[in-house]
Amino acid sequence: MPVAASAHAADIDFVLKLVHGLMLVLFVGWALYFGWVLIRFRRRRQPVANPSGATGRLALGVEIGVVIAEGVLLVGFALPLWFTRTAAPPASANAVVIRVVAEQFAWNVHYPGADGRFGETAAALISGENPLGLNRQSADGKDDVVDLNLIHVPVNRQVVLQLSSKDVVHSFAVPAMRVKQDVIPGLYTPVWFTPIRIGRYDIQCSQLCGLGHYRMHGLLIVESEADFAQYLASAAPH
Ligand SMILES: [Cu+2]
Repeated sequence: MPVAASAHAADIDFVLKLVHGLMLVLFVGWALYFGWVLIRFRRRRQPVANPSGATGRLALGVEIGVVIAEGVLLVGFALPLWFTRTAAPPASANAVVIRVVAEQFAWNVHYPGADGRFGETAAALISGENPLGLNRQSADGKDDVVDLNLIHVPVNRQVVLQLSSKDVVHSFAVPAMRVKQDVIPGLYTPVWFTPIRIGRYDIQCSQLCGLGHYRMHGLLIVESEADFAQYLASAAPH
């Protein structure tokens, strides 16, 4: 497993371990049964097939046990976690909101700047120097911070990323944060997590999005609140 660097990572890992534990039990059980069947029903001992199959209580009991275990995993663990993770993003006033706009083959990062509001963007303004089409003349756009393939976030604060794409469907994945979310042109899709460990973590595109997909790579930089503020100040337009 990659390092567990977000607040909800332990919950995801716990369910993954339960699922893999059950799969291990099933794998070993089926392998032992398969070996036993090969010997018990060898041609010398049983030349004619028995079409009625297993009728014993043990076979039925094991089948029911597996169904119950899978039901408990699904209803007791997997679904609650799924609903928690896919509910509306918690509207914390303290959350850091950043837009991430994917393109073939890079991640454009857009911070709202000191005023906390994103400047307007327009497709007509998109150019080599302005990949987001940000309107620097607009009232909210003057102080916005734009970066490429590097996302700075403060540790121990909720991060809400609004994901969008300029061209095709990409997928924003940070294994250390246990987040993965498809990125759709024309939509802002939120993904959220609370980083709990300072460090640099891989951002991957996990949808095959074109010839350069393999190099669509970025870094999530989790740093102290002071370092984050310093980054925003140094990257702000002067
Ligand atoms: Cu991509």
